[in-house]
Amino acid sequence: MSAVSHYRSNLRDTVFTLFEVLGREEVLGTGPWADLDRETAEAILSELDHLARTKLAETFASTDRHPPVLDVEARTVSVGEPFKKTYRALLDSGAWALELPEDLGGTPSPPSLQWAANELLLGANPAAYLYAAGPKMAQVLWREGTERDRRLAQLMVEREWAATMVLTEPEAGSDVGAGRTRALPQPDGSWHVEGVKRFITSAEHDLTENIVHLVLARPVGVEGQGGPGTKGLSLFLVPKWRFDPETGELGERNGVFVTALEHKMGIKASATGELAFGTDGTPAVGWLLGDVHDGIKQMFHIIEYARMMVGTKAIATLSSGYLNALAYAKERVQGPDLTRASDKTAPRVTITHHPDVRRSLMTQKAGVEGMRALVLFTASVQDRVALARAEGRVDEDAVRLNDLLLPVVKGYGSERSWVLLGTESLQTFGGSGYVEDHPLEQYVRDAKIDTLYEGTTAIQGQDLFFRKIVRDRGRALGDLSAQVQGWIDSEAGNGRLKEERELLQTALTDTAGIVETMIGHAMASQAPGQERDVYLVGLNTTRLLMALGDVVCGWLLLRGAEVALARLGEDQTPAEQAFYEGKVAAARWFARTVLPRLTAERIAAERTDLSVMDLPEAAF
Ligand code: ST9
Ligand code: FAD
Repeated sequence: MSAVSHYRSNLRDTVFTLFEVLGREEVLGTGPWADLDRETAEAILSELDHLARTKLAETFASTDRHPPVLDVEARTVSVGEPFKKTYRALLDSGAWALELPEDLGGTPSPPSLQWAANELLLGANPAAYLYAAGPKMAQVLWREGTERDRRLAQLMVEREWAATMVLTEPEAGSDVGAGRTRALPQPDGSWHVEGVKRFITSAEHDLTENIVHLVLARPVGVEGQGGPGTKGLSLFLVPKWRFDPETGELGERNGVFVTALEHKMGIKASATGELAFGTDGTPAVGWLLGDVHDGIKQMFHIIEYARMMVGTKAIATLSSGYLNALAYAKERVQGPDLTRASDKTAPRVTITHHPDVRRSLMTQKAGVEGMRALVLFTASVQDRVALARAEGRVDEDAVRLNDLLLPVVKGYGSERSWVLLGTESLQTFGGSGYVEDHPLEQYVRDAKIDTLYEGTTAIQGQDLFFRKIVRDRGRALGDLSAQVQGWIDSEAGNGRLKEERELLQTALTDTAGIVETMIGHAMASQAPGQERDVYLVGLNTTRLLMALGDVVCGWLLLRGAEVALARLGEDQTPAEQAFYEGKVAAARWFARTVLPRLTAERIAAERTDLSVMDLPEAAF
């Protein structure tokens, strides 16, 4: 890698989406964000953008080449001095405080601003972001905990302790409820946790003086608790070091140790470890969060945040991948213009002149800008949730809509980003994309994890259909569809987006058709003897996830185009003129090249039968 920052951000598009499309000024200066205006919000983003492109980006490649090292004897992990500086810079930026309530040392801000900021941090150095989860996770203790847990939350913030989320075991990945790690009650009210967890992010490192593990385990010997499945799991707080609850001063080493580090395809700077609890004679002492057995529900507060984070991470990486590809394409000279292909003396042109490269660049641009809008739109729904909470209300509609959108951000965001990074962004570099001189090969390796952890794409698709559509009785989906339909029916674009509105209408109708087909199979499967019809649903959940993502991105891109067209009618600087032209072009491109594919998806959904389920395994 050259000395130039690997990370290329697109703050202009973020500001456009936040303020010109999603009107986030509306929430600034109100309720819990009374002290925050647009100017301050933009200044925060600008400062974090600078940090991201400089200090955070600095160790992105070097730590990939020199990842954290496990000392097997000492059972410690060292991340290396350069990475420690990156981590320090991230914590010192105070970005984490944007997400915390004031009484826990935060400077509250709307989720839309938080996720705009998070895109920058996650794009520049995702591993650093993951290590810095401690203060954020402290929030769950603050919200759900007893006085004891709340004191721990304060210590986690004051002393900058790290934290982990500990669910996965060798036999319990997607199926968290298969976990066998146990927790035994102790006379003093504490618990001893026993078992082995694997694939734990930030399991062990030397960045902080302590690590608080948030562990799902099954209580034993307590009447009515610890049954099978996820509902029998409770959430325990297990610190690496015991501590004085008043001062936070460290005491004895607790019985939780790293026993292995994974050798991974990507995101190597992030230590992923196996954790053994209470297996070497030292008990792993923990406390039950909130002194209630409600583990999976409590853990889902973290999972929901982390799913949003993983989708944003993938999209952030694609954004930088695209901008790197664009810069390369503007410089790389290769071949003649296609109109002079047979003239061997024709001048050679930069590859941006080739139609196929333009196709690729516009596919990347439209994809990433659509998905940035998806993240920020979802975050704007979270603004509503947070505002209501601050007023002591629950905005049910916003909660449902956010729930519906989360698997789309995570599942669709990570799948589309990874595919575009590999097939388009890296491809733009030719062979140079495959070597370490450019960040693309690392981006492709690093972003693959996003389709896997925090629930694979299959899990996101099932969550979307069974929980967020069927169990919700289609309310949130109805609300979202009505918003899209409302835009289609409006005069948006003043006649200049007529064809695109029609394309969006067809895509919306096709996606509704997929849902209808799936609901039909789900209902049929309730009849005795027809249980296997549910397979017809399972064969289409990923298809629906991707289709809904396309519709939402298409709609949001077109809303952006509507705004851009209005701006183009006013006096603009050449740079702004080009920016707005690019917004209109990307939306049109997406509507014309991506949305029509949903008709084929609908046909495929309608033609699904049980043949693939009937096929003997030997025939695969
Ligand atoms: C991982 C980490 O992969 C990777 C990255 C590291 C990140 C590090 C830190 C990041 C920063 C974190 C900062 C935190 C900040 C937090 C701030 C917030 C204040 N929505 O359908 P059922 C619940 S970690 C909500 O019967 P099964 C619900 O309580 C490993 N809740 O499921 C429900 O009860 P009910 C990640 C949901 O068949 C109960 O679960 N691993 C949702 O028993 C049971 O539901 C995975 O993600 C939801 N969408 O179990 C596992 N869904 O129905 C993936 C369920 O009564 N597997 N609940 O409401 C799954 O998700 C499975 O579908 C399953 C199935 C485990 C849920
Ligand atoms: P499996 O569940 O075995 O899945 C294998 C395949 O089968 C997948 O394609 C999956 O989609 C599919 N599949 C499984 N079940 C179903 C089903 N019911 N329907 C349809 N398809 C299905 N976990 C933590 O607890 N904490 C962490 O910090 C953490 N960090 C991680 C970091 C890394 C780098 C990695 C690789 C993993 C991490 N994980 C962590 C674990 C991660 O969440 C799991 O790997 C993930 O949930 C998938 O579980 P699995 O690997 O066991 O795959």
